[in-house]
Amino acid sequence: MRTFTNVKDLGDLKAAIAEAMEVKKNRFGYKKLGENKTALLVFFNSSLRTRLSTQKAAMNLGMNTMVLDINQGAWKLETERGVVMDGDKSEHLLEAVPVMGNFCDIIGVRSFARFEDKKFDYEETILNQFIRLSGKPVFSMESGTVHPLQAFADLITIEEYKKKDRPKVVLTWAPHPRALPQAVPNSFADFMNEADVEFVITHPHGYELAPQFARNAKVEYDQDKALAGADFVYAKNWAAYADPNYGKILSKDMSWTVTTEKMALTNNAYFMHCLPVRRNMIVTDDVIESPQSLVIQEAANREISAQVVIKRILESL
Ligand code: AN0
Ligand code: CP
Repeated sequence: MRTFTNVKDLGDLKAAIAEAMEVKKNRFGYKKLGENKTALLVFFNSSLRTRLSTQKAAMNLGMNTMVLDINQGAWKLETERGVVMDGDKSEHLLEAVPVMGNFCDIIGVRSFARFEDKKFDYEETILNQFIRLSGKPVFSMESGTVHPLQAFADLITIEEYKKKDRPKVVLTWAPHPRALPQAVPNSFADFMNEADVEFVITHPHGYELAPQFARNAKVEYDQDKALAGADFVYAKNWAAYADPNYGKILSKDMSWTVTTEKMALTNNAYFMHCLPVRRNMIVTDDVIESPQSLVIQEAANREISAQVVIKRILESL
């Protein structure tokens, strides 16, 4: 594996899930693979889980890890070619990335959608510069349009907790005070569309995801109808994708918050969220604290998804 950005990079999904279960039972069984190898994790944005779980996964594999926070200690980077760099950016990505590539064997990149230019975000401009210029395998740790390590961890969690062969999984939009990227719902849809689940997406009108991620998933605009019979409820906020509202907040309708009453419509569903979550906006205290909430187990599986991905990259070096 040279890059990891979407479900297709994993190949046979059942085999990837089986590998995840094996890695989870035997985390330290592959320590030789990463000996004298270095993982560089580059963050343009904040992170708690990705930062810790990806480092932990690399360490489980015997690797050394280096974490670079752009904007905090490193020079601020220009990303557009042709700009007269007379502002606050001291260095260009075009030099910085090959330099970074010299000091490591694999690179993880976190760089959120900026919502300034849809084309810039959806062409994965920053991630692709790393792929093109670093000379090293690159994986997304949430980039412009995708968060595949999260979606893979989500799928592993669903596999662990499902009580039937083909559970109903509902991705529901929920309100949030700030405009958030589509990366998490995009990748969740990317994975669920390939998984053995009945997948339904529910959101207010105007929040349709990009067709390359939503694909043939059922979209139900009535949240109550979507939740009926659900085995897993996956909540997330995202800003609008469709033009002319790209990156905008169209609704803060609190009737979309996942409450005990909403969960009562389901088949005693498990509640999932990638975290960080704003309580009593996305989900109430009662639901996230209930025995049906899997948010902590889901976050723990980030170590496993990262370990499978890094292991496969190391095996291909
Ligand atoms: C980010 C997002 O929604 O993409 C990261 C989630 C993993 N969330 C926030 O910025 C709050
Ligand atoms: N879920 C997730 O990626 O969390 P962080 O933003 O804290 O890494």
